[in-house]
Amino acid sequence: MSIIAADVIVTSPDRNFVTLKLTTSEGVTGLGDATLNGRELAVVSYLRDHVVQLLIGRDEHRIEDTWQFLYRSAYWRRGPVTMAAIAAVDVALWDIKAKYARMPLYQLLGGASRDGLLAYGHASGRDNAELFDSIRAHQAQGFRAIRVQSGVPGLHAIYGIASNATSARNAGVRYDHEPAQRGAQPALEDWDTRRYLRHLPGVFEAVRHEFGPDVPLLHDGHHRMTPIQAAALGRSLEPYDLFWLEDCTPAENQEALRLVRHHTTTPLAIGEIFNSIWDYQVLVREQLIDYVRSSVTHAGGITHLRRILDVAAQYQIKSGMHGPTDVSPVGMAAAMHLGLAIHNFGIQEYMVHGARTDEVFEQSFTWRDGYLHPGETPGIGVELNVDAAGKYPYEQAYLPYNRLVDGTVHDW
Ligand code: CS2
Ligand code: MG
Repeated sequence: MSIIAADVIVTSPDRNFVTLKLTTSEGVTGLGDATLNGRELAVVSYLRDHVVQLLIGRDEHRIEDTWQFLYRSAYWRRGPVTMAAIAAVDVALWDIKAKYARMPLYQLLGGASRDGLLAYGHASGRDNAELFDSIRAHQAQGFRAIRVQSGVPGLHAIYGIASNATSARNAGVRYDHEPAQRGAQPALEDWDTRRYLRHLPGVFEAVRHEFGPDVPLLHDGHHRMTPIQAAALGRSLEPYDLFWLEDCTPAENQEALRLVRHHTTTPLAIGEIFNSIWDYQVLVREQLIDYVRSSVTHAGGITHLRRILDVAAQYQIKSGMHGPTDVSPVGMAAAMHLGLAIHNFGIQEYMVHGARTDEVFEQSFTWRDGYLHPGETPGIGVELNVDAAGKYPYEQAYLPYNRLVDGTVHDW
């Protein structure tokens, strides 16, 4: 029993995706998501040029040993490219092992700890009228929890406001906000934190007035505040009882969250751009956050993210796995299996993929009454249609970036 083939498949139905497909001597295949939004080809090369040849001939059952081999033999440790590549190998091997066991992956992770995974969707609007329509549309789709992002008067293009226009490539296909724009240069967006801090509390006051006190509301600060600004925002949002305030300040300096935590009881979620347990050490040990945001795809796979979440569980911190459209259906499926099995599940982000993505990735998960479930198909429950994938070649795309009104580059 061994791995006999490792293929890296790049496709771009509604957006760019990188998928690793492993094939064993028994003819069993496994998939892993290796998509790193805006830097996809770096992971393609890491896999194709450095990892694939190391996998051929390896025992597909030795998941932990393969993880440790890829992590330690690289010498250069951690980082988004390395950990996305390792994640893809890890998930593909878990997919294979579960297929051999003729079980859905969650059964190998301890079985179900809940009936389904509460999910949240992305509502947004340039103003409250558009925002309210978007919230209603997401509630009509079944979402019980809603992320709220609003335009800011005086700012023209900011993170998180869905571009509902169809794109030329997908004429007629309306798909949710996809921040990475196709092109040879990143789009420039504008930003002014003071305007944002003055505007946002009024938005949540209006949302609570319109939709009531019960619906779980989330907001993504997207790394754009200083710690004291984040503390001020968290405190100003306390009357509106958020489920979480996400990425309120850049957290490479984990100790920065001590200041935020000191000033506000608004729950905090951090980590979608983190890729290893070391990025969380202070945040978790000092209980500076309430939710771990990493996705399986970006944090070393099932094997590593499970370790992060097990440590977090000792500090009453829950999962809030990243699930935008740039986590592929393979990555989403892996997240659902892990989320169903762990005890400290919190919530799952769920941005609905486009129709062309669903054509390429044949999926078994269900979305019912606001809850996701990975399904009962052996493995992770996703198969890649290689012919369909071939119809959508890679197109360079960049995430936007920010400049302040004085032209200074800022966090996006
Ligand atoms: C966002 C993402 O989903 C989120 O919470 O932060 O949309 C993020 O901007 C993209 O995943 C970046 O690729
Ligand atoms: Mg985010």
